[in-house]
Amino acid sequence: MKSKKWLAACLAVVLGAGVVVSGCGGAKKDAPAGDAQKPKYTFRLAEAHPSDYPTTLGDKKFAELVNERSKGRIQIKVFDSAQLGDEKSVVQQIQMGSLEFTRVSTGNLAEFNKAFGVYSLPYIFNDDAHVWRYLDSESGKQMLASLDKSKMVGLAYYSSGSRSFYTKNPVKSPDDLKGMKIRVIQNAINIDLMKAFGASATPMAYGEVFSALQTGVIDGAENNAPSYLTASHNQAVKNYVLDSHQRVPEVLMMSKLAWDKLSEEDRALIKQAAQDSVPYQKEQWNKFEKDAMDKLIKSGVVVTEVKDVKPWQNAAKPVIDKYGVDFKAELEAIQKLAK
Ligand code: GTR
Repeated sequence: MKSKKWLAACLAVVLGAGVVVSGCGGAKKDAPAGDAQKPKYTFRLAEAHPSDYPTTLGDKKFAELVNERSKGRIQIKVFDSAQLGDEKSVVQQIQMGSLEFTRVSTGNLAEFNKAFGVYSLPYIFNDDAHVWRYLDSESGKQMLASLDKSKMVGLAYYSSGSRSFYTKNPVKSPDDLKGMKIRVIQNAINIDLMKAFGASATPMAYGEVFSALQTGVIDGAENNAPSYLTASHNQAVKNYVLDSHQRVPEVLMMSKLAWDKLSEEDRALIKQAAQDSVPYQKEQWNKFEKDAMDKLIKSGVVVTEVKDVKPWQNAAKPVIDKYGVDFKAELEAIQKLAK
């Protein structure tokens, strides 16, 4: 019989690093070569959204593919609804290696890897197809690969639509934002963007926005329709102006420290599974986004379409003037992919 000490050691490994070593998994030393001798892993994946949200569905598809293709040897458990912390703290856990996987917004990544700030620049993409042409381009791929330098391994991009303002009082033109306190994802570009609109940026974690809207600490926030709906922000503020100022894709990633411990074969399996989960995530996104908009309207949200984006672009121009030089190559690549 295996001793209590052995069990304690195994539990420490499982709870600490998220890794189950073969000995703990019960493989015999003299087992024949093959899968039985390969290491077993139990990893965690942190997700901020609820269980039926399209990014969470993408995460689960990814976990399922890894499980299937490794014949159960690599298990990834998805912790949704920010159970493992807000996105900023989750990225820090990834960098420290205390967490293996997460899905986060590139809006949050800008503070950890400057290159990702490009996605927070206003009105640089025309639509989702334009975003994906860029994400699938050499420049988009290189950017994902550059996460290596920040102790993360970018596995895939996921769809996230576009972000628009929702506010207590209606906003019809950029001028209406003047003096409003708007919650943003914490990054320098977002703060400058609100300044350009004459609003004041209030950075805070996603999970705090609902009560800040309800208590009037802020006058509004901005996000895509699925987030506006599933975070119940529509219960607090009901004016949605579709200016689509940002298209900040999501990133599925792994901790570089955990990645470095894997065999080449397991890395390839994980990377491929992540890529193969993308079409499913996109499909779920497109469906959910449409449903979310219908539900928002049914809940009493007043939607204002933006027919002419020019005045919005003009108001936000100081941001492009300030950061354009830093992202010259990326912006040129994005521009070239506009149709
Ligand atoms: C959502 C995004 C989340 C989170 C949130 C926010 O669109 O999917 O990861 O970044 O926005 O505004 O904080």
